[in-house]
Order: sequence, then structure tokens, then C-alpha cells
Amino acid sequence: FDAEQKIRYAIQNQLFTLHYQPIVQASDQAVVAYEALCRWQPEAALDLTTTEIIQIAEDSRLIIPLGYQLLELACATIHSLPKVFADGNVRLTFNVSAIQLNETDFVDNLLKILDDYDVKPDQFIFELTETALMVNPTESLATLQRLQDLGAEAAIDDFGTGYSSLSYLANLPASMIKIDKSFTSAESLTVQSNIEMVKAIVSIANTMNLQVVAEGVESQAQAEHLAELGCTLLQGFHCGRPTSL
Ligand code: G
Ligand code: G
Ligand code: MN
Ligand code: NA
Repeated sequence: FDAEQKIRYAIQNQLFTLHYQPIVQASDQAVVAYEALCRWQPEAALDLTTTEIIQIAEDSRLIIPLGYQLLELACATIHSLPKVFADGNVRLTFNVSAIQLNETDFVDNLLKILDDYDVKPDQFIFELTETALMVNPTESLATLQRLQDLGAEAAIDDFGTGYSSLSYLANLPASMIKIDKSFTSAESLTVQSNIEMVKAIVSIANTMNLQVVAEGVESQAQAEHLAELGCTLLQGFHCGRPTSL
């Protein structure tokens, strides 16, 4: 079986699951959100990284059924953990690929799934990369606006690695920027130009009234450095590994 067939089989047999990684406040480590990350059950024996699975699922458009299956899992988790999610202080961030975002019925299908689990759009933050947004920039903006009108938020994932313009970003209905690991990793922070980039991104985010998450935080020293640079939210193995909730 090739990788695509294995992924198709794993979707049909519901062998995918989600793990959740905390996004915390730098000031007091309080969890403000959990990012849902796709994982497969051991029985799936896929022998592929998540990055490979998502890439193959995007190329084959299997990301559409997989994405809805994962959204159902996320909703089931939110529904089953009212103490974590119900008071509105902790949100769930969910990665959305370009193919999903550009599907005509994406928002309608999404609302149907949320409704089935009695989950509200304002419990979600949808993570989109600049690259995904730029496939259909105008339509992406309209879709995010519709989600925002429903109460959901949007985060720009892997920020700094894409090709979107500042004028586009300024008009985007997003509430959060996630600075890519390539700027925030411990190794990157040994290079002055990366430090300056983090400062510049924080400055842009503050100007645009966006929250800033530094990704890839693996140590206390790195957490402190990123907080000093103005990153108020942190995510990474130091703050918490992706786990089942
Ligand atoms: O969790 P990990 O670092 O292995 O994820 C690898 C890549 O897969 C990341 O780019 C991440 O955004 C993406 N990814 C993980 N889970 C999902 C998901 O549920 N949907 C989509 N579209 N991408 C995901
Ligand atoms: O593209 P996106 O930012 O959604 O991908 C998130 C990925 O980053 C997940 O696959 C997750 O497993 C991974 N990740 C989370 N924390 C860390 C970290 O501290 N270090 C590294 N190297 N990867 C991390
Ligand atoms: Mn992400
Ligand atoms: Na990211």
C-alpha cells in the first residue's frame, strides 16, 4: 500500500486522533489555549511524520474528510471538558489547510459539526499560515471575516515565513500571530538578526492589536528571553508537550 492508501484507510477506520499542546502566558504560565495537533493511533502503523501525513492529505485532498473528522474530535473534547473550555477563558486552536479554507461549504460544514457537539465558534481559534491565506487572498479574507462575525478568532501560523504583505495582514480579521520556530528557537536566538526580527514582529503585532505567540520554546532561559523581547504568549516543549487531555 502506498502512503495515500494508508491515510485513506486510517481515515475510514478513524485511526487518527488529536493531541493538545498548551499555549501559556509568559507572565504566569496560565494556559490560554490548547493547539490541536493530528496524531495517529498505533494501530494505524503509518510510519509517517505528521508533516508528511498532512502534505499527502493535502495533495490528495484527503485533508477535507480528515479535517472534518479531526474537527469532530476537537468538538468532542471541548464538549467533554466543560471545566477547561466552557468558561471561555481557554480556547482550542485548530490548524486549517488552504484546501479546507477554500472549500465552498467550509464554514457551513464547520457550523454544522460545532452545532452537533453543542460547541460555539468562540471556543475556537483557527490557525492559518500566510501561504494558505495567499492561495485565494480575497476569498480567505471573506471567510475569516465570516468566522469572526460568528465569534471565532484566527491566528496567523508560522508567521514570518510566508509572502503576505503588511497591508494584507493589516486588513485581516485575525487576533493572533504565531512567530515561527525559525526565529524563536534557542539556536536562532543566538543570532542577533533573529532577535531583531522577533522584536520587529512583536512591534508589528502590537501596532495591529494582535497577540503574539512564540513557538518552539524548549527551555526556561529561552522562555525568559522571548518574554523580554515582548512575546506575551509561549508554546513549546518547555511549556507543555502535546498530549491527550
Ligand atoms: O505536530 P507536528 O509538529 O508534528 O505537526 C506538523 C505539521 O502538521 C505542522 O505544520 C502542523 O501545523 C500540521 N498539522 C498538525 N495537525 C494538523 C491538523 O489537524 N490539520 C492541519 N491542517 N495541519 C495540521
Ligand atoms: O506548523 P505548526 O506551528 O502548526 O506546527 C506545530 C508543530 O511544532 C507541532 O508538530 C509540534 O509537535 C511542534 N512543536 C511544538 N513544540 C515544539 C518545540 O518546543 N520544539 C519543536 N522543535 N517543535 C515543537
Ligand atoms: Mn499551528
Ligand atoms: Na507554527
